[in-house]
Amino acid sequence: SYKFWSTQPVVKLGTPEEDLTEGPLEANKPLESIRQEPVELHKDFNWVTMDLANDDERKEVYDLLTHHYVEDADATFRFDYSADFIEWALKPPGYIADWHVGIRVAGTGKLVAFISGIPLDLRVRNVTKRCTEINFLCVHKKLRSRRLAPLLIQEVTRRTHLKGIFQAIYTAGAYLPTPVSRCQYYHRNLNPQKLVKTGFSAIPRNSSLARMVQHYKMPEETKIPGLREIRKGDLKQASRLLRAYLARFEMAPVMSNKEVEHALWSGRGRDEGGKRVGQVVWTYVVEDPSNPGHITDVFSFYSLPSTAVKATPKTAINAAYLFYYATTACPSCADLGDGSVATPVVNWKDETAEQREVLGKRLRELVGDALILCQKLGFDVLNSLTLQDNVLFLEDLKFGRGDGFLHYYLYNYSTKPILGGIDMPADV
Ligand code: YNC
Ligand code: MG
Repeated sequence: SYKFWSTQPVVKLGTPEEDLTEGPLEANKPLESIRQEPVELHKDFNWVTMDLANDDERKEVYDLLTHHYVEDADATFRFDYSADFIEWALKPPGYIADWHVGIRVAGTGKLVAFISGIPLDLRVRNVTKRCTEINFLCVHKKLRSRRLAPLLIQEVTRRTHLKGIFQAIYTAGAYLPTPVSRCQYYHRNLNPQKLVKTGFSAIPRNSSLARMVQHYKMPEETKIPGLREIRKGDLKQASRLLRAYLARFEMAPVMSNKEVEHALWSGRGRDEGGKRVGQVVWTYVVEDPSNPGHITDVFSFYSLPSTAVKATPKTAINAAYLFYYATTACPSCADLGDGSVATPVVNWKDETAEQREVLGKRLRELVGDALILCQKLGFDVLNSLTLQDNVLFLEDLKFGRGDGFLHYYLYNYSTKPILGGIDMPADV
């Protein structure tokens, strides 16, 4: 029925593929036609803009999400984004403070709902548009099913329109009208004892914990010569490499050097008295041993723990998620040998099997080392989706197929479906 979604500029469920013409579903609105006042709210509630630079307000958003945000299907695990993660995720270059939208109870001031947007340039096939990326939609458990979510969505839409932006991207586990793509979660177990104890993993039939430990055992040290943590001076090369790599996908962010710096560098937190504080992202590069100063590969992962809410005591699963990566082994990222990268737009579908094999081999080396680093850092699991070129290494590196899916959505934009990664299993 989709009482709310049927009123919105999104593709209707079941639209035949041939009717999906590329482009916006409705025209941009002139500024003067956009409502100046916030969306109407019941008198018991107030709209607020949350200031994430303020310790108390950041903590309020953190507390709301940590108790009420996304859970898995049987409510065993709940995401536990750290306050540092939330601030990093919501304050990229050019962020708009006004898009950090909360709802407080009028009487008590308690924060009971939240939604956020951040600006980004998104390329869908050959069209790049300034969009907002919507995330962290959350309503307190006691206020569910009261139609607050549509109000949050309408309010962030209004605030987006006021900035002259009319398209959005968002992801959800929920199935809504209409996904443009769908990815599956995969999990690489790094700590069988803990994952079994908390119910994250089960011991396979005819196996034992000891055999599981043996199966997932990895070397202590990374293998790739020249692999090291990223340094500030690597950022320019890493940015160029990442842009070239992302150019081969049908949907990807178009990232400036500043945005790459935010994603791969600022997320590493800051040094305070010899201690790294607020780190949420880890980024590594390979500096070519035979060509000093020359970066051939980059990869990153971020920390996003989940709480095992049914375990006593409640236990944190220290999960890392594979984030951006890029390599000169990729056909569209050919290394010109002078520190620059060739960027013909080669869609991955046009690559040869031989090119794919070269790329797959390198990715297995890179992500294999990422796993060793994650284990050293104390992560219990490395999670990944079936996007980018991940299908080339997931099975080989012993990632197990999860039961979670992530749907990708576009607001006010129609396009034919996009495969969530190469060589997707037929049933996905
Ligand atoms: C969802 N996840 O279908 P219909 S993901 C969008 N995204 O509408 P009520 C959702 N819509 O069917 P509740 C949604 N989940 O009548 C439900 N809906 O048309 C729709 N969970 O509202 C639903 N966070 O307030 C229905 O439901 C309507 O009280 C019902 O609130 C929902 O961040 C929710 O999973 C999700 O906190 C807030 O259950 C609540 O249940 C909750 O009666 C746990 O709402 C946390 C959770 C969602 C994570 C995410 C992306 C959100 C994208 C939102 C859409 C953005 C559109 C683009 C806007 C900018 C446009 C420009 C330009
Ligand atoms: Mg509600």
